[in-house]
Amino acid sequence: MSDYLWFEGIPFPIIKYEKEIIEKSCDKFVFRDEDIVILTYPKSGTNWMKEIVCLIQTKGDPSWIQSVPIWDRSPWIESQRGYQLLINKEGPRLISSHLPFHFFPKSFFSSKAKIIYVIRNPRDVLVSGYFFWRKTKYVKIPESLTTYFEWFLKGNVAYGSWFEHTRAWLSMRERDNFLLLSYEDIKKDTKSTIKKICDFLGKKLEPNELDMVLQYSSFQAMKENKMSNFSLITKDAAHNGLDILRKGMTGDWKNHFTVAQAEAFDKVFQEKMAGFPPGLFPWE
Ligand code: PPS
Repeated sequence: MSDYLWFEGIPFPIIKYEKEIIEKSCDKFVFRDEDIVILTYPKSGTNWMKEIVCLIQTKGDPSWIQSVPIWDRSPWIESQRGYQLLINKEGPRLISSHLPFHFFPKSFFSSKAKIIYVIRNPRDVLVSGYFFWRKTKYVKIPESLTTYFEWFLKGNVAYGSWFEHTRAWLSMRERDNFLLLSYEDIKKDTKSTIKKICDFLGKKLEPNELDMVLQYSSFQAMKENKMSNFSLITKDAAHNGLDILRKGMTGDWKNHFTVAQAEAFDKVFQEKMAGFPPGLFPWE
């Protein structure tokens, strides 16, 4: 059974990650003012946001998203491949990261680079993660949802505790170069969210261009796009049937949690997220 790559108390996926690169990304990676970062806790809608931002950059033209794998369009700063691609790329970069706040490259904090931070109901994050990770060879595989539920509440899952990740990153939410979005709001009104992202990035799209962004970033379009649906993931990293675009809905946790689990989750959520205005978390 695969375990994790432990780095300073945080479990990282075992494939495609190295302690040295995580360390380097934290201490040595130099941000440029024009860089854009998509920052999330895993399973919060990272790939959806990548597709939207790529399409905004091409004004709705799908040729880029249909010809380059999603992980090369917006490489992971903390992975071996992503780090190399990013340091060798000239000009403005589109960067992805799941890094906890305290590991994030220090140079960001003295740059004008922008972060789009997407949060999602952690109950749905848990369910999405459970079904995704068990088809990969990156992490320790739980024998049941009950086991994974326990690990998740303790933070013994890839990238550590959702609660700590989210608490720390939300401390940035008043900054001008930080855009906070939720999976739930994007689902509810994707078009308005795309406009919000355009404003944040200083981009102007014509109505027909906006429609193309909407069309090509839809769940169905992404599921059919082999550059985005993870069908290109190699056999050393995943078992058959790895599906990044599983259901794409809000509230799926209600189909999986027992009443006791739902209550236990609420209790931990209230304890760990105390102090934040409830309106910040737009989910039931
Ligand atoms: S990862 O592995 O952490 O990068 O995964 P991430 O991309 O953050 O999250 C995967 C979930 O996002 C859903 N998704 C979408 N939902 C709606 N519309 C679109 N276009 C879309 N693209 C990805 C995906 O289905 C995963 O959620 P679940 O609940 O598992 O379906």
